[in-house]
Amino acid sequence: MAKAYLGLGSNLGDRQAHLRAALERLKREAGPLVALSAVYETEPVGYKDQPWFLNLACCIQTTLSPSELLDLAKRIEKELGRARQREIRFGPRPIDIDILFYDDLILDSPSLTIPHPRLHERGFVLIPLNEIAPQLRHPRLGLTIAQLRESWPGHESVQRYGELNIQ
Ligand code: PH2
Ligand code: MG
Ligand code: MG
Repeated sequence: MAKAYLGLGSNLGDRQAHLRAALERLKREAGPLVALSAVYETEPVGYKDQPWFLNLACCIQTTLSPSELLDLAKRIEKELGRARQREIRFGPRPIDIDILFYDDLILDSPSLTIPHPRLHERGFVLIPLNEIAPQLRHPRLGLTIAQLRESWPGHESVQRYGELNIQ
């Protein structure tokens, strides 16, 4: 059993329904949800001209390998209406499921980098993640999520939005 930390985001359509549907599918097909953050409304990062996102972080306990989990994440994204071929990099999407950590694994493969290469610079990841795993240590950087959250410059807005009642 591994603990996988995931970051979810949506900025098209019924954002909250997309997050909820993705979590339900992850629970069913990857394994139990062991932690779930609140939902945050966040200013877009990387590509400004798009709607604001809802973001959350969660932890699942899974027997899937990292590449199986990636395949599942992509399949769920597709089922929820995501069409990667038509997308702008960092642009709008009904759902995005990113693998942030997989235990303390460090992985660099052409299709998957773990920990997620940009998580430490993103408030929309660090703030929800800090709620559920402040003491988790980034295996490449050697710093905890609480420390990374503390040194996040905070240029973009990340506001608590509400909670999803699933567990
Ligand atoms: N995802 C991106 C690019 N920019 N900005 C916010 N606020 N939230 C996201 O989830 C997000 C983003 C690429 O996946
Ligand atoms: Mg992403
Ligand atoms: Mg992604």
